[in-house]
Amino acid sequence: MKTAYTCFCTDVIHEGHLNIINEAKKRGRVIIGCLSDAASIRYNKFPTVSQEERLKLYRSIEGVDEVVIQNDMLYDDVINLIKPDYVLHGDNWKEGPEKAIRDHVDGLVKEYGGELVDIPYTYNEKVKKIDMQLREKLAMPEYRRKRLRQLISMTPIVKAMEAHSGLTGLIVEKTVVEHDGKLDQFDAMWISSLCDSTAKGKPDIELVDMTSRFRTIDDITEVTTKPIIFDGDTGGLTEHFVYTVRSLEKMGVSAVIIEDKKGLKKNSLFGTEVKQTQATIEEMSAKIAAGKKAQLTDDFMIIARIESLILEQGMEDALARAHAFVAAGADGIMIHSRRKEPDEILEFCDEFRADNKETPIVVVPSSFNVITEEELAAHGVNIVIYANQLTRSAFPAMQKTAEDILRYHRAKEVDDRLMKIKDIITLIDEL
Ligand code: SPV
Ligand code: MG
Repeated sequence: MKTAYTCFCTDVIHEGHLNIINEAKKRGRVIIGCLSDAASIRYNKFPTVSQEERLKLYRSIEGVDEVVIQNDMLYDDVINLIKPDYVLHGDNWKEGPEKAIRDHVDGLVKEYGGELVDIPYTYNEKVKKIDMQLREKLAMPEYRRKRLRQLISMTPIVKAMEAHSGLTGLIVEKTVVEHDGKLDQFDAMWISSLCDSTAKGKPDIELVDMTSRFRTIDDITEVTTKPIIFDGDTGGLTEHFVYTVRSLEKMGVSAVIIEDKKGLKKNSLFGTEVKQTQATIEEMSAKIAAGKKAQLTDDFMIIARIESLILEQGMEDALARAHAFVAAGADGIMIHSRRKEPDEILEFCDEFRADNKETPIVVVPSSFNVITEEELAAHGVNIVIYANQLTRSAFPAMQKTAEDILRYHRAKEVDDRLMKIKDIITLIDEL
């Protein structure tokens, strides 16, 4: 008997999936692939139910003969194992970033005389609504909040990109790139104090108050589903920080990072060029402990950011702080550096990992940007934050456009480098 294979990465079965199963049944024994968690998060959506539950769901569908795990987004593992006579998929993958996967699968099946079958995608109101419901579920605080911890356990390194508005949030949410035949996207968003302040035309000195920072989070959560890491600066007074923790939890934020500074905070990338004071280990530990005590969910993370390398206090001080802050309850450590070379960051990671295998490490490679995610992960880093690159790319582009319109007294000369209005509209979902 011939075999017909299709891969699912859905948490809900709708008529579109049943249609594919029906088409598969006409061709032979029906084998469903359940795309693994690790592959799903790189592909198109974050699972709202566990891999085990998805396997159970697919097995319960009438007409399904076998369910296997598909680990490889590109299908190599299952196709080499099963060599199905037919591979079926909705024809929506003939366009966009998924086309690369379709072309790869087409090549694989042709090698042994198999056939790829594109099934017309089921577009109707009911299917659209189910897709929307799944998306909305991911946007709910209880799902969004726990997603960062889930990602840390699912992927070698969590990639967070800065967002400071609904629009930049949408860019982080929706940008998917096909490279070397694989799809990739960001996992999380970083609400940078620098970029949030800059967008408001203010300096990064804790001048933009928490209410305003929360407004930015609201704008972003309205239109996205990905988890949020909030730059909490120094956390402010401990008596205030405990309220901030509660508010962030309620909004569905996954983590706050607070830095061990006190008094007037300036941006770390100024280093010792400006006056900045580091909090003592005791002061910072007390703030962390108070935050952990105030926290009500198990999901939320308080991550301690160590400024010893920024303020040239040495590696030993940085490591002593890291261990003390973990003992005080920190759920993660962010280590920062403004050196061009990543050596001191890597030294810290290696030394810290020698004594602590578990606590997540976060880095922000704005200065030491030569290092790749893979290299960071090899040194035990769990989260990489691209903290300001969206703002830094938009700012000069906007400034140049403003200058050129003034120069030419019309907008024709700048038009070629502008995004088409209709492309902006495609980024924004319409109900
Ligand atoms: C931010 O993005 O606001 C940060 C990271 O705190 S850095 O600017 O590198 O200090
Ligand atoms: Mg900051």
